Amino acid sequence: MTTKNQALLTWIDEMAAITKPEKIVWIDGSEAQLEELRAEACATGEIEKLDQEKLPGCYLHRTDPLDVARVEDRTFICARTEKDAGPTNNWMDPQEAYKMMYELFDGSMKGRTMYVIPYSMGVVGSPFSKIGIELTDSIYVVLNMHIMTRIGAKVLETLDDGEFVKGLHSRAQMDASKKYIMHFPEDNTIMSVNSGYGGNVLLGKKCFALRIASYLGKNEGWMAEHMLILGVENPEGETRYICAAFPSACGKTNLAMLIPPKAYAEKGYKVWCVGDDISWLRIGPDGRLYAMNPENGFFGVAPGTNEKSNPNALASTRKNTIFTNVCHTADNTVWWEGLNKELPENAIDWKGQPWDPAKFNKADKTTCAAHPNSRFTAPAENCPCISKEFNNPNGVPIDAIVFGGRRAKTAPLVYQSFDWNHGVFVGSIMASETTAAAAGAVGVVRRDPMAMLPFCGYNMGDYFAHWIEMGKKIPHAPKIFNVNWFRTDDEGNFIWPGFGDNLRVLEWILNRCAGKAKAVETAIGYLPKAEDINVEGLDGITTETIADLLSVDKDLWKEDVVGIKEFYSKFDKYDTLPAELKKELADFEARLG
Ligand code: OXD
Ligand code: MN
Repeated sequence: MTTKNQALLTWIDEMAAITKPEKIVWIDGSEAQLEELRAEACATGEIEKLDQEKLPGCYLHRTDPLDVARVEDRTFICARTEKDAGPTNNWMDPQEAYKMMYELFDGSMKGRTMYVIPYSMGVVGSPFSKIGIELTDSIYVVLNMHIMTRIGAKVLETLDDGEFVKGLHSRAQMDASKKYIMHFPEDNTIMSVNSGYGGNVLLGKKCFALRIASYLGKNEGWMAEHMLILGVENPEGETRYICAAFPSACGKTNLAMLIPPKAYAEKGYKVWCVGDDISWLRIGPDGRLYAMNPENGFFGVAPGTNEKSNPNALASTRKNTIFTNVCHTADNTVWWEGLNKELPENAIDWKGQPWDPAKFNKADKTTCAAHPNSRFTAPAENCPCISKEFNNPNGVPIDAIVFGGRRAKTAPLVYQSFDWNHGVFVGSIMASETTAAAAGAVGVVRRDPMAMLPFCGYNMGDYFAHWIEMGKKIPHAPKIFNVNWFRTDDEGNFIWPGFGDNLRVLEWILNRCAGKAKAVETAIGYLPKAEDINVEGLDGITTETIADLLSVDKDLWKEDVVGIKEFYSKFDKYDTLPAELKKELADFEARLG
């Protein structure tokens, strides 16, 4: 493999001079090369081959037990000024950061191979795709990047002498105290050291497709968002697309792969998945907003995934999948909490230790066989409901943008914003309450605007301003909604069944977009009439239940305003909160009375 891209060759030489690998291998994306790497990783124990009859092409990997999740406190936006990184990001001066990182990378690949991975975020050659090069000393990274992105010689051909995002990763000594995930948005550069965990090292995903891309989008007039993309096909065969943003652990992958409830399936409704995590949005020639999924696979959370909760995700993991930190069963397959009720005997837990099912206690995460954040890396093409537009280089036209979070009482099942700017306000006040599943206090409200808090590559106040600006530029903008699947009764039980039945709410949303459904105007936005949410075939849920799920308690919202103001005050430091959002907040308070 060769390239005439001099900038690329020079950069690789420079990085090799610092990291000092024993050799450099270019990843061409061929099955023969990948197979060789799998064999090498099996020989060193980096991955284990699973039962090839039950799980063809599947492998298991265990990370270091202290390296199991993204590390937000070690993730930095090294913009030139602290203001450009903004109050919600960690910031380090870029000169200081480069110096520190080059010291940490000094000789970090000694005795190892440096793999050069050319990858495309989006269909190779599409004008909307962007190219990255990741240099890494981990075969696990190569194999995951192969699933999550489009890699190899074909990418290099389209790169020609064009621009690319530089990504340097080394496991180095896997020293947790020296773990850093650094972004240099003005230099199109990412550096990650001393980690081997997915979100920190698969640099195409959160680092590039969200943090760097959000910055590129602001400058180039498009948007990179933490959103799933799905299509709802009605019985007439017409498909309408929705993008939705939820904080981590609110069921994005489940919604993206929703199975219509019986009453809908019988009528001919179908749901198609275009993406489960990231969406790049651009204005199309017809003035509508188009979304494309820059990824090529799913990096999903395994625990809780089962035949009922998400059969499409489970089916996606039955071949050519890499499992990370799940439980290894005696029959050389995998298991995780929530896969089924049969606790495996003689299994090995995610730390590589024998697992005793007798000691398993649901309430105590330390007794789990699979790590709560254990993952599957599965090719999108495996998904039974993958959209036929998945590889459309232009993406799909979006009718609705949906925000959501986990709120026990405050937010109703669904509401629509009055207009684009109000929709940006609704996204900016997005919040989720902590559950008993996570450590720390229960019911604490965490603000996570547009689900982008950990992923916005620049000042979040400027990011809000970019949203407002985009609204002015999109002639036929999507309508913006908010949903909450997580309202609870007085005993703390969820009222709404969720999962497939969420289609009932999406139906109202799409009917609103088509001008076919009525709404009631309230202080927070437009709400459905209870009878406009279809409850046909729903057990124990009546129109009265829906009315309850749609109730708006002004006192709770007034309390929420206190939290919103506290969050907004973070932006006082550099005065970047757009005037439009200050006005939305003032109008909202006035409506609450
Ligand atoms: C993810 C996340 O892994 O949002 O997708 O944390
Ligand atoms: Mn995500």
